[in-house]
Amino acid sequence: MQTFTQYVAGSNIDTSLKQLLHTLVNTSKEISKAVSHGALAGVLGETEQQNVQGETQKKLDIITNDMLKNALDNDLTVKGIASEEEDYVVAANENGQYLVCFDPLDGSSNIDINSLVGTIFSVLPATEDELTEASFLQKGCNQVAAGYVLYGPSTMLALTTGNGVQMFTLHPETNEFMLTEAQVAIPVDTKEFAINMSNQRFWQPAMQTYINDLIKGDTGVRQKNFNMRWIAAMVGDVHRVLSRGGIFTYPADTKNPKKPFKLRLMYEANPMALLVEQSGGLASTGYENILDIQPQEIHQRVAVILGSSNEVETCLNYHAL
Ligand code: AFP
Repeated sequence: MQTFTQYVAGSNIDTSLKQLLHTLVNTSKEISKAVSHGALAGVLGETEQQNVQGETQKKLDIITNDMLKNALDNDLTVKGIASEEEDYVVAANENGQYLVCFDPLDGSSNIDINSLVGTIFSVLPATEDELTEASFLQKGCNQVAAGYVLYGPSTMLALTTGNGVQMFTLHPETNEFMLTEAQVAIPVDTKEFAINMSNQRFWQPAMQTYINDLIKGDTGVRQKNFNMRWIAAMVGDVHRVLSRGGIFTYPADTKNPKKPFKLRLMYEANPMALLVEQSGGLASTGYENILDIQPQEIHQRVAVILGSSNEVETCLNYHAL
């Protein structure tokens, strides 16, 4: 079985990107430790601070954000970072070649119930001399690497550098990520969907009709029964989709007219869309490929529909009506 170090050494990417991937992955090992200590380390619970999006930050949101921020700041390949937990983009090293967007601990509402959480990251080229928010506003198709680390029963890394998706499992004794699945392939068909059903009455008609048809199962037009799963951490739901197929969606809703979408483009939707597409799946807003969206701001939110290609296409057909 190949270690992550051996895999990266043998891959056809720039030395600077190799270095950056090691920084991200080594920090995720530290995060994995911090998360697993939980109540023993007094790291559970909320702080009194809110992030720029008005969400109350958990202690671990801040701890993991600081861990990644410090590690990336010390990596000379990194020019700047953007994080869910930072109001503005943060400058790192003037001559860095990369910009890193990340959600240090996705699914943080799961922390206190000891359920799945993860780190999501997206790496973009730094193309401008001066670092501004505009430097980051690149389409998802520009990403040179994307991945997540899932802190679950085992800690797993899913990574793409544009040549398929590889999955690694952290060996608890050696503390090495081991390649446990090469060239992940999402099944094209599925009988499993993931959506927060409590928002049903706030969705647009296309999504209401699509989900209603899934629920009708073999008594409706789909003529097969579907099952539903919802982990409330995108990283967990996308991991299931990469592992055994499925469709995951957080669609537009009218629950809060000021916030029609929930998931963040730059550090949730884009990296997950690249992983899904690199595994043979599709990722769309319902009307546009996620990776083709021209971002307008760093904390922008989007509707997300991703997963098994035939099922996503079926869902998109409802949006085309
Ligand atoms: P938190 O990190 O604030 O818990 O949000 C997680 C998330 O952005 C995404 O990972 C989930 O898919 C989604 O929110 C869950 O949202 P609901 O709580 O509305 O189900």
